[in-house]
Amino acid sequence: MERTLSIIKPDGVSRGLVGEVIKRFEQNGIRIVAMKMLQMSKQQAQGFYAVHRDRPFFDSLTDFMSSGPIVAMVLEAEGVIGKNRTLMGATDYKEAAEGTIRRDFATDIEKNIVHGSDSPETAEFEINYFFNKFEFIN
Ligand code: IDP
Ligand code: MG
Repeated sequence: MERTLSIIKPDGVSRGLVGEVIKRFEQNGIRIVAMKMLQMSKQQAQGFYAVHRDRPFFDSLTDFMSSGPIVAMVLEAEGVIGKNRTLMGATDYKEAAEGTIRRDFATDIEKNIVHGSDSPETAEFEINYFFNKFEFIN
């Protein structure tokens, strides 16, 4: 069984899309094994997105990600890293496939509702960034 980190970003929470996103996971055979709501500091957002520190959008992205509450979840299913990326759609909502979360709800390449780990290595780093071993449902 594979695990991945999902985040409902500040735009998703403030626009009332938490239930909508979770419904899509539940309807696609994905189990939530840990979940919390929190607001990241700027520094926590910089640490989370450290791989992007040299990108031109890094400062704006970390401002946005620390601007309000997020919902962080650990998802579990077979092949869930890829499955979640498929449900999310492409980074740029204009290029995202029909019926994906980003195509249906995103308004901006940055404010694109959800985050999802993109590989087993990043999933491990990102899950451990938010959750400790006592916070999982068996
Ligand atoms: P991903 O979220 O689809 O994995 P990444 O390339 O890892 O996309 O970028 C991380 C986040 O940075 C994106 O979800 C988006 O919020 C933001 N982002 C990516 N590319 C751009 C850009 O060209 N301009 C502004 N923000 C961007
Ligand atoms: Mg990414």
